[in-house]
Amino acid sequence: MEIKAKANANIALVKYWGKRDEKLNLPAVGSISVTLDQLTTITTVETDESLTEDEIIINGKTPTDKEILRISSFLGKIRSMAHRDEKVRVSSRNNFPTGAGLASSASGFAALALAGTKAYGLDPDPQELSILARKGSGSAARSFFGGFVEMIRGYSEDGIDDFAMQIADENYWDLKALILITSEEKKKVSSTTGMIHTSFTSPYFQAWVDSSDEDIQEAKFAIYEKDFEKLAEISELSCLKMHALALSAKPGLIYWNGSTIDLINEVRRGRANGIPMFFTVDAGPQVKVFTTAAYVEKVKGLFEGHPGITKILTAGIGPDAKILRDED
Ligand code: 2P0
Repeated sequence: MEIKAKANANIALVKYWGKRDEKLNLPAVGSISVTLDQLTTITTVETDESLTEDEIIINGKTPTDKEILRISSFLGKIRSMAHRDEKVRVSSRNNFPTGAGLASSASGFAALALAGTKAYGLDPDPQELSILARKGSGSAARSFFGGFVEMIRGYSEDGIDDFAMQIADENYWDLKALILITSEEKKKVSSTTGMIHTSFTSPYFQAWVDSSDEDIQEAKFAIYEKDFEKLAEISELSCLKMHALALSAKPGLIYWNGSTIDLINEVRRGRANGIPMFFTVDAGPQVKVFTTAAYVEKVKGLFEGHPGITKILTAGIGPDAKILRDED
């Protein structure tokens, strides 16, 4: 049976960085994200008894051996849940450019978990799907849900309490994200490698873990109150703290370039001048700017033509991941 699923990318406002268990991929800290519309992965999964290996195509190409291994091992988890052993044909396509600083692993593993479980005849609930996707990629656990999402840092040994849940849906607060692309070069240190390296070598890692619950609570409160200024403060704090942590690893990890810093300064200048806007930066040099729907054109105007920006993507808040039927 062929099943098609669609999941959206997400951006964390309170960041995930570090694992409490590498093998089970359990995050060391909780996180809060917003799901983005416009930026999607569509994945088709078809079981086929005649296949001896999984056939995987991403964006029209065969991925690297390392990627195939990661995806096949994830499919193996679905097979063992379903007590089935036939292999699958997987075809996945992102509608956003790689190098956009948007982890395609988030929407990718969320779409694969949804289509894959259905293709093997399973019907897991959203919490089970989130736990499954987390095993593929931590941020993927968040991409099942639309709107504002919390990833919970669990305490159990097996990760049964490490899953994401929705705080508010996509219609709750009309925020917009501008993704300012400063470089399309592939990053030298992946998030997975970078966060493991940081947790082993930064003297500040425990302080990061210890202070994360407070950041989560503040961000949730800001979302409940629709307090933009508060959300701006806590999001910038979490972002800068994550990068300070990465910088304090041995050797330090620098994900930014000169334009990243220029743009961060511009965002702070704009906010000081009364424009509702704040920045966040992930494990790369792109700057993501959040603003309200009323200000999105004005904010875009501030950055259009900026010499440090090669491209600007705009997104609103996106919906839950879903199975696509013929009529979609
Ligand atoms: C986040 N990032 O919260 C943080 C901020 C990047 C910087 O989640 O190892 O690709 O697959 O669980 O999900 C990217 O990390 O890492 C990420 P794995 P993932 O969005």
